[in-house]
Amino acid sequence: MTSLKEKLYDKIQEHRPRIQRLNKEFGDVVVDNVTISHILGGMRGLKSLVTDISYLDPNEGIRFRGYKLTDVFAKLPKPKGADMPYVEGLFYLLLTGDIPTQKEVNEVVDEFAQRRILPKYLYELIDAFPSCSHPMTIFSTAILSMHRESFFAKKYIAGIRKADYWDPMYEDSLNLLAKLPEIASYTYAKLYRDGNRIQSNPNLDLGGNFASMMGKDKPYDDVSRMHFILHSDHESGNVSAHAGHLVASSLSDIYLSISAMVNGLAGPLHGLASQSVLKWLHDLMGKMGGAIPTEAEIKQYVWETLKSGQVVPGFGHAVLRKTDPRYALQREFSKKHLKDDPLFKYIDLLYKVTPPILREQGKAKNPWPNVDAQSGVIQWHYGLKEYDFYTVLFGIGRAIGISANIIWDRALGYPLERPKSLTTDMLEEIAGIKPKADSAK
Ligand code: HAX
Repeated sequence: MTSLKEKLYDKIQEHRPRIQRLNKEFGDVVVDNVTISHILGGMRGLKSLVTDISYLDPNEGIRFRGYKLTDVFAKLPKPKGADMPYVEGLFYLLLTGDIPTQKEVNEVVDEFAQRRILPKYLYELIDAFPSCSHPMTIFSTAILSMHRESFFAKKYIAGIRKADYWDPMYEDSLNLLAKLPEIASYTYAKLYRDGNRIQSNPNLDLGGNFASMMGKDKPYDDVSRMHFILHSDHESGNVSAHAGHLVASSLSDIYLSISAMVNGLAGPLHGLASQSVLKWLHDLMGKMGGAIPTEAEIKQYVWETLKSGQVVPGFGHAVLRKTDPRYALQREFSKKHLKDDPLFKYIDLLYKVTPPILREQGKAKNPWPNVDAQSGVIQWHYGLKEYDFYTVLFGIGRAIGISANIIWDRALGYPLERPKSLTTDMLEEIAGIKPKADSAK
C-alpha cells in the first residue's frame, strides 16, 4: 500500500464507529423538517446529506476539510517555481483531511503519472464522434466506456466483503482521475486541432502535464492547477455531486458514477454556465463593436437579458448568499495577470452593476457572482477560445471531489439512496385543502 492508501485506511477505521454510533443510538433524532416547499422546490436547503470532504457556508463559501480556500492555496505544497499547488496534494487533503508533506505529494504525483496511459479503444471511441459533438458528450461517453476496466465491478462479481468495498473504489478512482486530463486534451485535439495530439510528459504533475498537452506555456500550468482545485468540491447537494453520489449508491462503479456526474454538470444552470457567460459577453462585445461599454450600456444589456426571460449567467447561487470565494480568488488572479484584457474589464463592470439590478428585479435570492462568472474569461485570455470546452475543465476538477466522496461513501457503507415520493393529491391532503378520501381515486 502507498502511504496515502495506508493513511486513508487508518482514517476509515477511526471514522466508522462514529457513523455506527449515530445510526444505532441517535437514529431517531430530528435534524430538519420537510415542508411542501422543500418537496416542490428542489429540496433547496433541506439538511439530508452527509459529507466530511467539504462544507458550504452561505456567507463564507466553501471550506475543504475545514480549510478556507485561501488556506488551501497557501498550505498545500507547490511544484518548484509554481504559484499554485499540486492538484494531487488537494486529492490527498480531500481524502484524508490532512495537508500532505512534499514527500507525500510526490508519491501521489508518481501514482497518478503511472496510471495515465489511455487504452487504445478510448482514442478510437473519441475519433468516432462526429466533429460537431459537444465535448461534454464525448467526455462522459469516454468515461463510461471504461466501465470494463473497473476493479470494483470485477471484485463485486467475484464476491468481496462490504468492509472492503472502498479499496477497489480507491484503485478505480486513481485510475480514472489520472486519465481525465488525457481524455480531455485528446478530445480537444480531435475537435479543435485536427487530431494533433501532444504526448503526455511523465515528469510533470497533473496540472503541468495538462497545460503541456493543451500546448500552452506558463502560467497556464498554474491556471490549470487553480481551476481544478477551485472546482473540485462544493458539498454533496449540487447536481453533479448528487448525481455521482446517487448513482454510486446502487454500487455502480466509479466510471458509471462519474459519467453521471459529468452529465449533471453539463446543464446550463450548473457547469455549462461558464460557457454561457462567455457567449453572453461576446454577444455584448459584438454589439459594442469591441469597445468597452459604459456603465449605462452594460446595465441596459443586463436588463434586456432579464426582460427577455433569461437568467444572467454567472450570477446567483442555490446556497451562497455572498460573492463566491472561488470567483474572488480568480478575480485576484485576473487583476494580476489579465488587468488589460477587455473581457476582464467587461466582467469587472458586471460585478459592479449586476448585483443591484438583480436586487431591484427582486427574484434572485443571491445577486452576487458565482465561480462561472470569471473562469471562462481566464481560459479565453490564455487562448482557449472554444468555450464549449470549458465545462470539461470543470469536470476534471469536480471528478476529484466526487471520487473522494464516493470512496468514503463505500468506506462508511452508506446505503442505496431511495427517498419516498407522494402524489399531488397526497400533498393537497397534507395541506388540508383536499378531503382524504379523494386520494384513493
Ligand atoms: N439571473 C436572473 N434570474 C435569476 C438569477 C440570475 N442570475 N438567479 C436566480 N434567478 C431567478 C431564478 O431563475 C428564479 O426565478 P423563478 O422564480 O422565475 O423561477 C428566482 O430568481 C429564484 O431563484 P433562486 O432561489 O435565487 O436561485 P435557485 O436556487 O433557484 O437557482 C441558480 C440557482 C444558480 C440556478 C440561479 O441563480 C441561476 O440560474 N443563475 C444563472 C446560471 C448560473 O450562473 N449557474 C451557475 C451556478 C454555479 C454553479 O453551480 N456552477 O456550476
